[in-house]
Amino acid sequence: MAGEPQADCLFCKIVAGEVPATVIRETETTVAFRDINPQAPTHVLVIPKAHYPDAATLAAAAPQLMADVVRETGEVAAQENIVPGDGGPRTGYRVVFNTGSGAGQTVFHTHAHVLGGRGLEWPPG
Ligand code: IU
Repeated sequence: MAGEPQADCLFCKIVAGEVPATVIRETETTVAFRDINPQAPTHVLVIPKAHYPDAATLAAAAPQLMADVVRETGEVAAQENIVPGDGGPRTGYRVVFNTGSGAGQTVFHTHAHVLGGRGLEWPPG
C-alpha cells in the first residue's frame, strides 16, 4: 500500500532506527539527517517517514506530506545558519530532489537534499 514501509528500503530502516543516521531534526511526519557522503559543509537529507519512491509520486499521492518535507528543508537551513543573508558563502542553499536514476537518484525513498555552506555553481552537473 502507498506509504507503507518497504523491507528492502534503507531510509525506511533509518526511520525505524534499524540503520544508524545522524538525525538533526524530527517531526511527526519527517526525519532530517546528515548525508553519509556530504557534498557541501551542510548536506542534510529530509525524508518523509512514510515510503514513497520519489518526489513526484509523493506530491501526487500525499501533497500535505510533501509540504511537510519542503517546510522542513527551510527549518534545516535556519538551524544550519545558511538562510539567505549577506551573500557570503554560508548564506543561501539549494534543495534538490533527484528523481529517477538518470538524474542521479540512488535511494528510492523520497528525499530532499539540503546543500549549503559553500558557493554553489549553476547549472549543476
Ligand atoms: P540520491 O539523490 O538518491 O543519489 O541520494 C541518496 C543519498 O543518500 C546520497 O547522497 C548518499 O550519500 C546518501 N546516503 C546516506 O546518507 N546514507 C546511506 O546509508 C546511504 C546513502 I546507502
